Amino acid sequence: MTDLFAAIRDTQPPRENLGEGAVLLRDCVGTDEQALLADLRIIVKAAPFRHLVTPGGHTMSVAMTNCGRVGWVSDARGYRYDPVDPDSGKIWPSMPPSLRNLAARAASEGGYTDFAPDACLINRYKPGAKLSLHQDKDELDLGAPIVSVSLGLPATFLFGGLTRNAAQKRYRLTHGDVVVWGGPSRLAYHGVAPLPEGEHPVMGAQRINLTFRKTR
Ligand code: MD3
Ligand code: FE
Repeated sequence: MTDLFAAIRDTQPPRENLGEGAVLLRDCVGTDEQALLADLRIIVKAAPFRHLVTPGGHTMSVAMTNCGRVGWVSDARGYRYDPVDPDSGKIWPSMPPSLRNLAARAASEGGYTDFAPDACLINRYKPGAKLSLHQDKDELDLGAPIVSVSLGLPATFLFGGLTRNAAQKRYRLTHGDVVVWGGPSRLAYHGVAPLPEGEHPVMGAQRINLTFRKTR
């Protein structure tokens, strides 16, 4: 069978500006992929995916876990970065070099040298899961970019403006895509449309997104 995923990937430009300060690097994971996936499995064993509840009482359709010094959590008390995984009572798994180095290399290609994230939020989308429009502003250092890595099934990413009702652009993010979100784009509203059904040759029926953050 023709590798449709590879055929589509080969027609994409390697680098695309999505907005001021936001650059999409296609197929940026490269040869790190095996190590990255092996390390992800170890993290998920120690800190399994869970569906967080928003302060408003809604259970998120995206399942989440974290690695790094702190992890992003949501509950009835609000959103925060916490060194302790509330499900286990233990600290989050550390951020392995395979993840840290990929984030640093991507940030540097995006124009940010010495990116030192202390948190990596790991999102898992099964078909139907979505992420409503939001801003990421729980980080104290808004001068640092966020680096996102997409794995598995393609998703439609919604990229808005600095107000909730600004017009949105849509981008298809596929396996191996990395986006560096800095500058004015850092506080842009964004979200993910419901994930379509599908089967990815490496990741199966899911999409996993890593976001690397410098929280302090
Ligand atoms: C633009 N994740 O975890 S990644 C999130 O695909 C999040 O799971 C989405 O939004 C996902 O907060 C989108 C792309 C992304 C991440 C952070 C951003 C885009 C961003 C922060 C500011 C602007
Ligand atoms: Fe976000």
